[in-house]
Amino acid sequence: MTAPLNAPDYVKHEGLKKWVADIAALTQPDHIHWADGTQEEYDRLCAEMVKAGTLIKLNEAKRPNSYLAFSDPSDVARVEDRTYICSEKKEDAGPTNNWEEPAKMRETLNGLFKGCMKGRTMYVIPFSMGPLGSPIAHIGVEISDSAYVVVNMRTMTRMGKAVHDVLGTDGEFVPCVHTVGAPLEAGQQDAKWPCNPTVKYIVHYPETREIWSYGSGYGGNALLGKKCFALRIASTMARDQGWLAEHMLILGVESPEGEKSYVAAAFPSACGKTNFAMLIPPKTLDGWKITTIGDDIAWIKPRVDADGVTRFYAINPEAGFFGVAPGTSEKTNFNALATLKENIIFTNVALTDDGDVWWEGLTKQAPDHLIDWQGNDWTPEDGKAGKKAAHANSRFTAPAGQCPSVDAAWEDPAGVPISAFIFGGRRATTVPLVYQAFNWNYGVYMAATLGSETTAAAFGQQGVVRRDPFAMLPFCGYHMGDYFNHWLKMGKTVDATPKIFCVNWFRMNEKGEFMWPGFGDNMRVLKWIVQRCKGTVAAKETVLGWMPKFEDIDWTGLEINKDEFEALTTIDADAWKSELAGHKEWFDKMGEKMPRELVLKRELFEMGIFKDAA
Ligand code: SAT
Ligand code: MN
Repeated sequence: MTAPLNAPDYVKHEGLKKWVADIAALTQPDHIHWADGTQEEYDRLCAEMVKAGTLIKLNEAKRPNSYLAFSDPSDVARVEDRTYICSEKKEDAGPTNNWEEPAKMRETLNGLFKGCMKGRTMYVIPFSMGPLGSPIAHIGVEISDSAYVVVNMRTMTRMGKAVHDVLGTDGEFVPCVHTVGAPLEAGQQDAKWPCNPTVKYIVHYPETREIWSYGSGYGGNALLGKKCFALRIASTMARDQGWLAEHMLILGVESPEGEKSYVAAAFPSACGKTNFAMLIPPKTLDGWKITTIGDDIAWIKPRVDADGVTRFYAINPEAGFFGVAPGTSEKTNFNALATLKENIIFTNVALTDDGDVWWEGLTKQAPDHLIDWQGNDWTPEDGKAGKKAAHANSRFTAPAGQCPSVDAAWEDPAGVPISAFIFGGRRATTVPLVYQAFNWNYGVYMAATLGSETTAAAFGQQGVVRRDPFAMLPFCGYHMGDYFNHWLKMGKTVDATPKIFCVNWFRMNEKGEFMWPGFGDNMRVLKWIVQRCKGTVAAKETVLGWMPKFEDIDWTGLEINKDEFEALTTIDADAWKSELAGHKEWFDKMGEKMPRELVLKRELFEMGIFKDAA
């Protein structure tokens, strides 16, 4: 027996209704609920989850309207080895993605999804990635049997009734089907965190723009608007439609004169993206200010302005931050902590005795007693024995509008004009503090070869460099070689081409200490970057690109001498020889679809480096 469809009157889209009915017939839920996105609905679902033991309501006086969830210990992060790009042709997924024949995958998933929502409520979650009705935004509808997904989607996206008004009778949407993969037999007691401990599939069909997710309730596996839609599917839409869907933060830089520039920046994970997006400049850099548009994803489309000039305009498709908690403190990210004051869903952090939350790095000293993320008693003794109170990938789900540094234009449907793209990884050696690409195609080369070190490296001995082009390795929905080509092409679609920069905050000295003071001082580099975009600051030409001379950077209030700056910015020819060999290895992996332009650039680059070394 199929549950009644229950579609509210305001749902006018027959295609949507038919799809929901089809999925219900397949998954066989007990009820269907169309999420309206209201506060009342949010409160009711949270209260139900508190009753079921999925959520713990935090102390209302300390953390108003906030909750904590402990996930199943087997379900704590994205599952890249279970993530598939099922394009018709294998070569369209490319060497960096898992692939399966769509027909075969559909057969597998049909088997798994059959009856998978038995005993559960099926939620229909309409959402807009980006401000409602923005020409840069796109709509999705997620079907899920998880109430945790509904409440998180309300914070992370523009979710609810108003989305149906934008969809109208025949608007386009990306269908996303999600199940925790744990059907309930009649009378069976539910788990606090239902999921399927053994079977997980995160599947994308780029040609038909569909997402199917089975078995996990956590983060990007379940909140399908995020990596699945906003990056993997959107990257293929962007390729077909002539725009960019990128794993980038967006921030505003305001000069003391009130001039505003916006930059978008890509960093592989564990490089401090959220901290950079919310950076507070040192007081000594009088009057410079950073504002936040987004901390994770940027959608960027070309637009012809009234002056006839075509520029890239960017939005943050998300409405919230799904940030890593451990390491976040008033010292490392004051603005993030201020954002977390209320209306937060925490997942897998520790619970304090007074009903608040704690994680490693929040305070220097841990409280005397906690309940850890697995629900067990925890004391600082456990900490000394290496047992973490919060899971390393524990998260907060926070409304972006609560961030003190949020930009006034963060919800502007038109987006903000992008002056620069910044790419950075974690490199103990080789890569200098900052350099500017000679031109767009050179910048694409730099981004295509972006790497980050997996292990802490000592001086002179490079850690294992994992190539993470454009920080998109697990998020590009098609062949990486075609993606590079798309970027090369996109440079020609705008007149005011953004300048491209590479940064590295992680260079180390002989003693294995970071040389760059970091955090707020990144503002000094950002200042040089926005001034380069305006043409108001000098640079010197090097084999890698344009680099600041010592006197080109504003050092006010920071003690640094010329030698230290030299050490941060030297180009070691030997290190670059092996770096370029690494680029070749990486390019070879891309095979036939690797753009000739970049292969040639590498060879020219090598000649330049070798020339200097001679
Ligand atoms: O789990 S998410 O994909 O939302 C975040 C991440 O793993 O990068
Ligand atoms: Mn990310």
